[in-house]
Order: sequence, then C-alpha cells, then structure tokens
Amino acid sequence: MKKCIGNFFFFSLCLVLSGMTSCVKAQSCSDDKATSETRALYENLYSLSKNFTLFGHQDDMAYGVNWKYQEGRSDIKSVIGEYPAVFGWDIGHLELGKKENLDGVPFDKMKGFIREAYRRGTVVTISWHLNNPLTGGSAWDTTHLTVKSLLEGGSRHILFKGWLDRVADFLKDLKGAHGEYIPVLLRPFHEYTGNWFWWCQNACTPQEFKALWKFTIDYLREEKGLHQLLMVLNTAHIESRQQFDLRYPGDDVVDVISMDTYQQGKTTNTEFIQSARKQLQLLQVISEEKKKILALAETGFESVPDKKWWSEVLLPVLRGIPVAWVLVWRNHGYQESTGKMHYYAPYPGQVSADDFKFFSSTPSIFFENKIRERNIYRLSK
Ligand code: BMA
Repeated sequence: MKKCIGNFFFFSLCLVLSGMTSCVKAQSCSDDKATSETRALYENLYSLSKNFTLFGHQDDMAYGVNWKYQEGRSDIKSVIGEYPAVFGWDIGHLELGKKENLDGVPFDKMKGFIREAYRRGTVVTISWHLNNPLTGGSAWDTTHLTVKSLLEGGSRHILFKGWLDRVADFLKDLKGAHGEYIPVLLRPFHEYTGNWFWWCQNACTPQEFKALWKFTIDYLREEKGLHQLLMVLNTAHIESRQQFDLRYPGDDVVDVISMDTYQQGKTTNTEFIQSARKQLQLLQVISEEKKKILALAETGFESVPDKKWWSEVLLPVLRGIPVAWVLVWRNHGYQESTGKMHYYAPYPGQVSADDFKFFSSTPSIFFENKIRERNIYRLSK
C-alpha cells in the first residue's frame, strides 16, 4: 500500500513536471539559439499579453506634427507625459546603401533612438519597405515574378543576399550597455495578404512567399549569426483559416502572428470594430494553438477625426483579446503628395488628445513606465 502511494506520488510529480516543461517549451521563441534577452522578451510579451497591451508608435522620437529631431520630444509624450512602450521603425532604402530611410529618417539617428528605447526598457519593432529588386521600383511595384527572382537560382538572388547583409550590419550595430545585442521584433514582407507590395498574395505564389520568408530568416540566423530577432508575420485583411494556412511559413520561423487594419473613409466605428475583432479573433485561435504572440502591428484612423476614437473604437477592438502590442503609424503632418494631414497619434490640442489621456490611464494599456517596471529583457526565475 505504502509503495503504491509512493508510486502514485512519483507518477503525479512526473505529470506535473512534464506539464511544466511542455508549458515552458511552448512559450519559447522559434530560434533555439536566441540570446537570453530575446528569449526573455518573447516569454514576457507572451505572458503579459494575457492581461495587457503595449502601446506603440511609428517614428515616435524622430518627428511629429510640425516638428523634427528635437531631443526628448515625442507627440505621445507631449500629450500624456511618457513615451510609448513600443517604438516602430522602418528600414526601407537601407538595402540601397542610403543614409536615410524612405521617409527621410537618417539611419544613424534611428540607431541612436533604438539604443535609447532599449535603455529605457521599451520594445523595438522594425518593418522594411524594401524596393523591388527585380525592377528597381519601390516596394509598391507589384511586378510579378519578383519573389521568384530572389530565390536560389533566381536572377536577383545574389543582389538580395547583399541587401540582407546590409540589414544584418544594421542590426549588429544595435547593442546595449554590456555589449549585448538589442532584441528586435522584425516584421519583413508585411501585409502579405494585400495586393500593393511585390511580396503580396497577388504577386507571388504561396510556395514563393514561404520560400522567401524562410530563406530570409535562415540567412540572417545561420549565415549572419543573428539571434536577437523575433519574427513577426503580418497580414493585411485576413478572411479565413484556410487563407492563413496557405502562406504560413512554419512554426520554426515565426514568433508573432499579427495583422494591420486601418479605419478609413466612411467606415463607421461599429463596422470597423466588428471587422477588426473578427480578424483578431481568427488570429487569436491560431496563435493560441501555436503558442505564438498575437499583435495588432499597425492600426489607426488618419488624422484621428473622431475625438473619442481611443476609448470608443480602439479599446473595444482590443477588449478581451490577448493582443501583446498595438502600434499606430507615423505622425508625418502635412503630406504634399496627398495634400492631406498624415498622422495617427494625437499631439497637444489635437481633437482626440483628451480621450487619449483617458485611454492611457486604462490599467490594461502599457506605456513606457509600466513596461520598464516589468524588466522585459530579463527572464523571470
Ligand atoms: C505609409 C505612409 C507613407 C510611408 C510608408 C512607409 O503608410 O506613411 O508615407 O512612406 O508608410 O513608412
């Protein structure tokens, strides 16, 4: 009898331990050589996302509406007194060896901002509006067969490797105070379910897209030795599980499943909330099944015309869904090319500024101060 009880306890202990290990394993990032800061970022974002969402802003420290490169300035900070928790940057044109990105942000300054963001304990995410390597056109040149030309044996394969070398050099130059690499949520080939970039679903086959994704990540990891990356897969509008599965490149090369969606034109708040939630809920099911992080990598309403947009639209979109971060796009200000004001975050005096203050005090939304307290680059014991 005693022996039986002993066996029973031993058996139960094994069950608990195996449950624990599978749990820990399920929450680890896709690169088994990831640096400890990167693993910590993954695990902390994963667990925080069950209750909290980090707020992010593109190009936040570089410029805002009616200002550029003023040290310590940020439109978000001017409204609520603290920086965002996530900083988004874009490295489009880095591949060409240019000194500035496609929106005129100097890469040297960008590196400085990224180091500063890491020092503050906040999170860095990078997208890449890379030119079309087949035609020399922009990211928006959807010439078919571009993706095929980048793959092994393709006419632009060597050129593309050179572009990735430049990306790798940039990322290797991002280090913290102790020489450790700064973890980056890398979001290449974004909005691939759209039809406006050369890597989108209208311009390449599922096999080509998956091969491009895998080649890119393998090259950065294995050839260039980068192990500070969390890979962010990013859809535009997403209809169904079947559509998602068709281009999913694999659990070993994806850490975050994310989407972009903007409120536009005459879409009502209710319509936008319903559509965004439907898509997020679809991705929630997939990310929970795969133990990946879920994110709303880009959203917003250009020039935020609704003074309650934050509390009456964005909060209802996020409610009850484990979204790790939500990022609004850049505060360019007046845009000559479109003749419109192009910005997505409020600034002092903007119609939605008061509502944004309210939004920022919501316990489930994190800005700089709350994320810093969490030490997200340290593994919890
Ligand atoms: C778009 C706009 C463009 C910009 C691009 C890359 O959505 O903001 O003006 O060039 O993103 O940042």
